Amino acid sequence: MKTITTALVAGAMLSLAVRAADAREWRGWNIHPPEYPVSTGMEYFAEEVGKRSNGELEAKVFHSGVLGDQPDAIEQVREGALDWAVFNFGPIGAVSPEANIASLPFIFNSVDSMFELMEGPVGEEIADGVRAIGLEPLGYFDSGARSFYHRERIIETPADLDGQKFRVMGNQLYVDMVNSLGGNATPMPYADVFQALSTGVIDGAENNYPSFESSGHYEAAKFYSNSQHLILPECLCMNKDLYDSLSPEQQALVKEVGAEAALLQREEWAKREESSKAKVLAAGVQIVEIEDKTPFQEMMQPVYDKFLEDNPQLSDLIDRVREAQQ
Ligand code: BDP
Repeated sequence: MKTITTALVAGAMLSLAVRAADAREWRGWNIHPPEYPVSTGMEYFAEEVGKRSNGELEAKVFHSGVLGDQPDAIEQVREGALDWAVFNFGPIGAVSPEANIASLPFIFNSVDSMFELMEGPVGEEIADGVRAIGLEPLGYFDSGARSFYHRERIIETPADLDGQKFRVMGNQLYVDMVNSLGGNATPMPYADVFQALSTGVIDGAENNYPSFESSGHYEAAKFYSNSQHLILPECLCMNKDLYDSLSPEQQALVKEVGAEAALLQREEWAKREESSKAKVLAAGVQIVEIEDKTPFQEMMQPVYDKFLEDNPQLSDLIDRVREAQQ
């Protein structure tokens, strides 16, 4: 009897050990703090994937950028040193020309048309460009629209940017964008922007309401001008080799949960945009609407021209994005 029990216990332990070895925990990178909408979406993904695979798959999120800056994290997920993440299309575009279409200033008319395009045939070609750099997209998150903010002045026309130092994410398109408007683009990691703004190393930056608020930038930059020059999605994605190594059922599961996480994130995003806006207004930030964005848009022609010169193969895709929104 004792031998049988011992054998059973040993067998059970062995199968647990096998399962644990199989279920190597996927390490997920996140730049945002735990309460942020991106974080809620990622937590949902991790939890549901674990639950619905009966523990065969296990995923964990590391919040608040503790695993490093975004461009490094992209490299690490590409190489498989990290397993999954939510990345902004700005830094993805810096290494994937197709993905960089989303970073052309004013390319999308609205968040709705951005999602419609990203989830249609055009988006499938963009997704192929993301796959080509070793990332498998599982869902697109909302990141609203990015607008300029400044320590001391309201931006109403491009002339207001003249000679002013604006922090941008690391992507040549943003350097060209700010410089074409007459400003002085300063690429810098997200984590360094608060101090640079507070000390006046830079005059301004650009971001959506939730990041403007959660990063504390609003404490140093009291003028937020709704230029909405970029409507950038974010990508819930995983290392492509890891995705390819999954069974068809597991692949279907991560895609299904990824799509659900994206829908949840978008609902959370809508609420957070409102609460962040209310919070910065209460803190004394002045929000300015830019009624006529045409002067800004017209100054983007050289940015488009240069992008097309460097990526002539993308001309047709860009045309299709534009035609779809006419
Ligand atoms: C936020 C994005 C985050 C970027 C950050 C930035 O969600 O991925 O790193 O902007 O400006 O809106 O660097």
